[in-house]
Amino acid sequence: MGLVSVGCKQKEDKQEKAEEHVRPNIVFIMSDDHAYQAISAYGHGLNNTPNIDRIATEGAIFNRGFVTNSICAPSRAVMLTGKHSHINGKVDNIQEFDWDQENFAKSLQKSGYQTAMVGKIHLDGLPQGFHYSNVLPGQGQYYNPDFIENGVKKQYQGYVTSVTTDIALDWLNNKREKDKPFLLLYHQKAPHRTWMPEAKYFSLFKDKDFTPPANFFDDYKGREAAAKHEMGIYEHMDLVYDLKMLDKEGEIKTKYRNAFQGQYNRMDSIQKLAWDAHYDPIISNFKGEKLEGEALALWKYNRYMQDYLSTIQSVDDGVGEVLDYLEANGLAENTIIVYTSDQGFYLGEHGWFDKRFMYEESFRTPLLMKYPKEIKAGTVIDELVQNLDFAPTFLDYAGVDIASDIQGESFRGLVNGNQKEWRDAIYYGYYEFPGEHHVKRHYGVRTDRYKLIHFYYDIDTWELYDLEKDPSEMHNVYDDPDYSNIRVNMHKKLEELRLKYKDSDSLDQVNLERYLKAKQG
Ligand code: SGN
Ligand code: CA
Repeated sequence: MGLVSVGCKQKEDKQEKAEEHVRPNIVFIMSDDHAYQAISAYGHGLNNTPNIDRIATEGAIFNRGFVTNSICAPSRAVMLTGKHSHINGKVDNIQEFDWDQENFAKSLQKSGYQTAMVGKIHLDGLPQGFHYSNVLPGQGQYYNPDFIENGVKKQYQGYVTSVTTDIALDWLNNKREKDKPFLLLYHQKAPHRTWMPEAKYFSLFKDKDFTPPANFFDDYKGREAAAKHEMGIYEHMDLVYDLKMLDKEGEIKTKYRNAFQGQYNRMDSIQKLAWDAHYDPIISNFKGEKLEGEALALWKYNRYMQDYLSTIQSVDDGVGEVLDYLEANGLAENTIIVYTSDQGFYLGEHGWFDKRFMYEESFRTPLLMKYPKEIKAGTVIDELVQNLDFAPTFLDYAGVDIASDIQGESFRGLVNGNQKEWRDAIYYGYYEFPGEHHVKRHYGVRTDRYKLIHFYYDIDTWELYDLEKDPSEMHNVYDDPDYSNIRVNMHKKLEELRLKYKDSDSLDQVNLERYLKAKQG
């Protein structure tokens, strides 16, 4: 009797091992503020990202990947929980995130996955759901950054993007149990403000002139909330802090000069030498030219693009290193790789940098995905997918139950071609106002063709866009009689989604009070 039961146990163990073997590994790559316009696979012609592009050519590219709330920490909370901000409680960058709630990494960990979180998380407190975490405190620093390894702070020498990649590779290579499936969250700080490039890419875009978007000199007619922004490249970018004009003579005095001096001071003498060799000639040219008006606006735009795109090059290198590691170790076939950003970003559209608005450039986010076992190379997905869907999608692939209170949907069937029915509208809510960059609170709905937005709190305006005729969202047609039926239908859609996702004006009020309290405290 005893012998028989031992035999059964061994058989079960073997089966379990075999099952573990087929469950896919997941490498979830997220960068910070990476505009889809700055990934060559999306075809905008600004830069070359060959490694990120590999994910799309060997897998799928999503043309309509969106977030639910275009700002960093809330986006990460949505990604982890599969729930909208008003439900998971992290509605803005200021409030505390409740790590005690369920997240998909915890579920995978419980089901036998090895789990790690490396890089920018922007959620205070020890990350829960991970065997290993090594994360940046808050926004992190570009040079010689601090990290918090399993709760303990230490400083690393080097450039943040490569340090993050090294930590991720070290975990893959040396720190996980290799007979178990794994989940790696590999999340870069770059290309977040203040866009400090790695020395090897200083010359890549050095004297390059870019063509600004057609609406760079936007007048915001018919868009009252947009007119009140504080995210203009011309009006709000700081010459020193954002554009690196830290002259040795101290003549360029700006509001945030000291803050940037602090970033510069983190560099060691060799790093400073390389930095100065690149920036000093640009600074002296700038001082000599005495630009004003439109010429200054265009100079600022080019300066911004040169640095922003350079930081992306290092992100792309890191993706290449991780892809190479997976291939070299026989893991490429059974690993799901996702590349995305916590939101999109403005590269001069409407004259802006930053994000937050529900307009396309910041509402949309890049999304590329590879899983050779199920996804055909060259797949293009045009359906409306959101960061709300990551948690259920990963749980689905791992064969773990998707809890009924998760609000997103698995897009596994969509991307492998088995599922034909999909949602026809997505919901959005932005809360961080009063706040940096002055973007009013708003919520809205987007369908394949139309978008309805309501700005509220200290303003009460509605905007409606026909994205087919007006993809740049320059013409608010809310009061246009030709669109009266569309307007009625979009209002109906919006109410349906608010009901579906359990959002309401009273909840907005609760969140507002919590936000103002957290801001004071
Ligand atoms: C910082 C930036 C802002 C940016 C927010 C949010 N200012 O506060 O420009 O909008 O982060 O970005 S900075 O002076 O600190 O660079 S997010 O990606 O973290 O949401
Ligand atoms: Ca961000």
